[in-house]
Amino acid sequence: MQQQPGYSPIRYMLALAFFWLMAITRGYCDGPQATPSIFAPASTPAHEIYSFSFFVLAITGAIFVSVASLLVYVMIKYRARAGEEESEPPQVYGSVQVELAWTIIPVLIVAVLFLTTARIIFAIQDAPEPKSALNVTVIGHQFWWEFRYPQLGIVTANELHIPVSSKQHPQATYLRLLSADVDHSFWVPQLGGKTDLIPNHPNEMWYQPTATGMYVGQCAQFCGVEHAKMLIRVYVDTPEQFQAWVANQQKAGVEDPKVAAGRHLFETEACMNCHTVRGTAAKGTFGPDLTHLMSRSTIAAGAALNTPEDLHKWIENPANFKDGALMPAMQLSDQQIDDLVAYLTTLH
Ligand code: HEC
Ligand SMILES: [Cu+2]
Repeated sequence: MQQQPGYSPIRYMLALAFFWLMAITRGYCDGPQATPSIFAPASTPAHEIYSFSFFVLAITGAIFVSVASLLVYVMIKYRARAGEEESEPPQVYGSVQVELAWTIIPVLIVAVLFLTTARIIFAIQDAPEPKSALNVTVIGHQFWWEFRYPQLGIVTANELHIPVSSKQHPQATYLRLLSADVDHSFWVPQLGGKTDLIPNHPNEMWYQPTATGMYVGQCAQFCGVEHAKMLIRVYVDTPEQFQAWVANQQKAGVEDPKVAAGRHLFETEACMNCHTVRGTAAKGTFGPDLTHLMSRSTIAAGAALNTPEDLHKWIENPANFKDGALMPAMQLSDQQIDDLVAYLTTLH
């Protein structure tokens, strides 16, 4: 293999370590609402995963410090000194004590790490689902998320609302993870671990959030060109906020005569083949449900803001925000798009 000029494995590893540190600390520095952070857990499985990772870091850190300091000590103490005659140091073979020590100690360490890992995994996986649990079916699509609440008759996209849990009112949310196409991975680091959504193989995960707020996450599996623009927002609501959100989602789409032109376009320009607006003729399921589009703050799985300007640019050509989005640019006139946006912005 030809080496690049200036290539050095040490420099390469330092760069890797640097990017890794940047990646894991970014969310921490920006505060809990900016980028996903593994250092600010706000939900039951995330708390366990967080303390467990510190336990592993402590053990592996102790190993690193003792090996590295022994190495430095030996390098300095036994270095070749000026004027010293070059000779082989005494060779020691077959010390039973030393060999037993460096076999048994690592085996014990690995056993401890293995058993604690298994205990945490099973505690999270086998937690019995309480009767009061809220069920949400999460369906991964290229490149957006569908959220269905079977107990509540709600279908929405990209922004998940769940109630907070408290000592007085413990409340867990159980997610059933499915995929409409390829392998995706659901990851909101502050709420829990990372679980894949595999076609024809339902997976499960659960959250019991302890603090209200908005938590960001993203698809953690390369599922196609726009995988990086497949973001998740989870709103952990107070029970009152959650009830209000549910009540609004359960309503059908609104009827506003002022936007009849936009609605007519929506129902004749193929939009209805891919999108649902409950209470209208639009019953498509290939794209996100738009019945309560305005209750979301972003569109296209976090790739754009839910503003009239961004909606206009999106409908004009989804590639304005997301090159590989599976929604076509429909060659509509500015007037047609304005009418469509006027209609969409009434869907509260
Ligand atoms: C071939 C199917 C298809 C057609 C036709 C289509 N869309 Fe879409 N639409 C999608 C898909 C898929 C997405 C999700 C894209 C993504 O986020 O990657 C989407 C996303 C959207 C979004 C953002 C929703 C959200 O919450 O993220 C809006 C708004 C939208 N479409 C409006 C329209 C309008 C208006 C039309 C008609 C002019 C239309 N779409 C036609 C498939 C389609
Ligand atoms: Cu994905």
